[in-house]
Amino acid sequence: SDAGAAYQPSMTTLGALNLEIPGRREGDPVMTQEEYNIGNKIYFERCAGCHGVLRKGATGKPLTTDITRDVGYEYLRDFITYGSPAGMPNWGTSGEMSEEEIDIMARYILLDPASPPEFGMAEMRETWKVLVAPADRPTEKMNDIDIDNLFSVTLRDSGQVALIDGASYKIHAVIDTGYAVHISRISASGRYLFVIGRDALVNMIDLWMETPATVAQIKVGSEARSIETSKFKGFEDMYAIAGSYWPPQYVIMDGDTLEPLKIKSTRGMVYDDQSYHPEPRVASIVASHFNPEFIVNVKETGKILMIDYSDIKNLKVTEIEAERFLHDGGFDSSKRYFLVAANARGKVAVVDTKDSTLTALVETGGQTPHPGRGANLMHPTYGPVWATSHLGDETVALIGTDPEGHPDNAWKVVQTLYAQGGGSLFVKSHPTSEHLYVDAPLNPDAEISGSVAVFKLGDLAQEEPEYTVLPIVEWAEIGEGQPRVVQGEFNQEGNEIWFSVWNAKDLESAIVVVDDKTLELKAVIKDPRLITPTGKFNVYNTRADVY
Ligand code: DHE
Repeated sequence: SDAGAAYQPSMTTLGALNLEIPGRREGDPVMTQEEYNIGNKIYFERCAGCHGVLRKGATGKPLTTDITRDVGYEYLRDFITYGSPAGMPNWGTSGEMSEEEIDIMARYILLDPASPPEFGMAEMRETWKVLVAPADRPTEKMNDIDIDNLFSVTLRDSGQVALIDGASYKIHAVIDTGYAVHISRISASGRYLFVIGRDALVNMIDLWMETPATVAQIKVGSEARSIETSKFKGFEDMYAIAGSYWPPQYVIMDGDTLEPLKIKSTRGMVYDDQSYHPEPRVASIVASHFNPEFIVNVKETGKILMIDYSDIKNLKVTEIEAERFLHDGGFDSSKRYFLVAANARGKVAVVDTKDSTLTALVETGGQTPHPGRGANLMHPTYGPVWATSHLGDETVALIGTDPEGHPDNAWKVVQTLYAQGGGSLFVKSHPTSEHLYVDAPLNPDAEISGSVAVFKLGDLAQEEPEYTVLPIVEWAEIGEGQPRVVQGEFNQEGNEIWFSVWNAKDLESAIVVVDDKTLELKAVIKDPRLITPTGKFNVYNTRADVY
């Protein structure tokens, strides 16, 4: 689908590195260093997300020189210009690349790929800063913020997070973070907030300070998406872990200071055909509630790694064969099972975090499942289920998650709902809510991307339940642009759900608060500092995995 193609990972910072042209072989096209720099920048911004930094292929075909030299310059030039129905965008005819740029790209991929630098312990330590040492931090909470009902809101294009009060909607602080900042996670105690940017910069923010601020910082690579902290009893707040896209690795850090302790590469064999993959990116990471383990999802090799952090000197990793390409996921309502999308295969992999084994691979029936953390519902017919929407179509799959109480339904799609359309990224509910909310920010139709579909749980007993549409963008009363509605997040109590109205960087955006009981507009949060709000992370719901 178009929405799917637009949502491929884009490399954002590698293009800024001036890499040298690898050795030129006979017959290679001639490129100046300047042209090569342009090629690098375009490649890492537009192409690497699908074809890989090393061009070994992932969602896109491999572009190693044995292949590109075989098909030759003209074929490559035309392919880049016109695209293909299989998903390659038409960079030329869409006007996104000039003829000159396409000429450079066709020559660029005839040369061997440049390998961006590795990022090991020495590089990490060089970027590591403790701004306020643990001994100099407050010994008790110094503010009157209701931390458990605080929202950390991603301000994507300003590279910041806004900390917004869940009751008064007041912005307590706006804090500088990494480039194109991506997600926030909370330490088990609720004191520390961890934020990661796409440039792999991690900020650790102390919510006990009078005005919450960054107390430690580190860069863990050149490209990253995920961060998590240890949650198992006895290990609360002890460790943090960050996963990166480049280099393909994860690092375990000290939970008080972000001191890097252990780096592990994820390079290795693909789970099924056992061919070597040089660039298996780290996607979602969650912390087990049943064992001292991090659950690390490796995209290209299709492996789920259970990292035992009880002894990181003698690190034990259980490697679970799952499916590719692992992306995002969340726990079921018992928090024992973790469900993660294998988006290239239309499946959801289920891991039992108690036994560290694969429980099931569930075909969702839709195109490209994208759950976010998913949504847990009490279904009137099937008992506890977990929901995911899809990027490629309007379906929402409900998967049974109760092997003891409802064994016949466990790990099966028990019902398919039809929401507004494709381009959905996130579904949301809450244990106290009677509703399931489905966004569709990447739908090409502005009315659909500007609103949210809501299903009533009571209606799910019907075969094809209807939904209500909430016109979130209309409610936000924004004059200019075509904002999209993205990612619902509940407050701690579970009686309000917040949606981001995500507009262009130079236009007004907003957060719309909806009353979960009445489905009526409760508040619109607007502030000149709310630039491109996207993800929202309620402290309590995030640290306790309530969704
Ligand atoms: Fe995300 C979660 C990767 C684009 C908003 N995103 C995730 C996770 C991964 C990921 C691996 C799971 C993290 C975890 O749980 O540990 N995201 C990627 C990409 O590779 C991709 C497709 C493209 C890119 O170039 O980065 C991408 N993501 C986006 C966006 O464009 C979104 C919509 C807006 C934004 O802020 O950038 C976006 N991603 C989010 C959000 C979550 C997320 C809000 C967390 C959802 C949650 O409820 O936990």
